[in-house]
Amino acid sequence: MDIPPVPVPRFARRDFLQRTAWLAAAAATSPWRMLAQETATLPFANGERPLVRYPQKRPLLRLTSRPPQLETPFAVFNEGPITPNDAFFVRYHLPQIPTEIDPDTFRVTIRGNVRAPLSLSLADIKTGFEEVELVAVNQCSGNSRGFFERRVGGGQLGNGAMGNARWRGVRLKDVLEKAGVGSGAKQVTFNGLDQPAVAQTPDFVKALEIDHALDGEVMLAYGMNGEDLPLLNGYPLRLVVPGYYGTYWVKHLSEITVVDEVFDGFWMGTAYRIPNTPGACLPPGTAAKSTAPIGRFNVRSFITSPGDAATLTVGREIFVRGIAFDGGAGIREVLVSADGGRSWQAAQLGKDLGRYSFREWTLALTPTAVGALELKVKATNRLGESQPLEPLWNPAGYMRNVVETVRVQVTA
Ligand SMILES: Nc1nc2c(c(=O)[nH]1)N[C@H]1C(S)=C(S)[C@@H](COP(=O)(O)O)O[C@H]1N2
Ligand SMILES: [Mo]
Repeated sequence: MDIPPVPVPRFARRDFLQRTAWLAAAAATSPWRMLAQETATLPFANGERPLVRYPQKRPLLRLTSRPPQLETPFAVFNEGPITPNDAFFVRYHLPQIPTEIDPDTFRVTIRGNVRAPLSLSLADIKTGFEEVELVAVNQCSGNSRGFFERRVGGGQLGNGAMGNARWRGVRLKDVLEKAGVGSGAKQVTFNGLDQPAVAQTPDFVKALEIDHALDGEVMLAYGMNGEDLPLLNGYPLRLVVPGYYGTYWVKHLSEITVVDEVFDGFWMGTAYRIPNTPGACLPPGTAAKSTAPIGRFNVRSFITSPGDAATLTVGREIFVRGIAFDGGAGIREVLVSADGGRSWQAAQLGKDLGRYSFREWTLALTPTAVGALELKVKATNRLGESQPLEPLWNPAGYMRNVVETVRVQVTA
């Protein structure tokens, strides 16, 4: 697909081209020639990652360069419940990502089984529908995959393929209703401007059930934490599917199609499927007998401070703190153990930014003995769902949600 040139003010265009030329160069360069200032090491085998700076981003852990896959350094999650745009992770599947998008000529089309097909500009979207805002976590299905044992194929991610942002946009429902959904509609498919490098690779197209698409929560978002979406997070428009894994959050969204059948393109019919078993889990090393498309997040919680291998002082109070989230029921309770899981204490929950957001929590703790200390955190949502003490396994390394452990030393 050709993206038309950019008739925007000269300075803006030059600035944008400079940024994006850098990106195009970065995407074409071999990993060994990129200017990585530093490296970070994730705590599993082959976990060393260069920290690389991309346009509109601070240095992030680079997993691949073509397409760009960048992970957020975990320390960012200790800074607050909202993940800054320049620290937000980046995931693409296809090497041809847009490096130049003109906000004036950009269009998103709504076609298929609708009464009146639409072709909307960014201005049409922003002025034609009620604006809404929602704080929601975007998490990759494979977040934390690198911790799977036995190891599985796919991006070896630490815990940084997630982020929480305040999204601004319009309801997908309102846009679909303007087009007029026909009877017999079963699903809605979503395609973005990124493209495969070779014709054999299937384009990245995702689908939602029609009722889900019309639930009034799924958004077409153009704003993120009070700014335009960063280019690498889907500028100028992306789908936001609250509570659902990032795979559905299609970036650079350009085609919305209402279909009368279950869409079974590669990224729905083959990839991003989970075993049809409780907890989507299987005995390690086995294959699923039947699968379903991945859906909502399970419950997760993390200790963001103290960090692994930190040193505490006996008798000196600290605040253990972190975040918890789930697929949209909302977090009811966070329990912390300071004795490796034998006893648990309730943490205090922070401000409620909505049931799709990270929920901060804290717990005052005074270490009473010198030596090694194991801190654990376990959240429960309003449906009573919690986290397993032992990790669950599936062949694609999706949906990890084991109770996390941080190991610290207490000194005199
Ligand atoms: N156009 C497009 N949208 C996409 C993808 C993609 O490859 N192309 N990847 C999806 C996946 S798997 C994830 S996890 C999220 C990541 O969103 P982010 O890059 O803004 O963090 O984008 C989703 N949207
Ligand atoms: Mo993902």
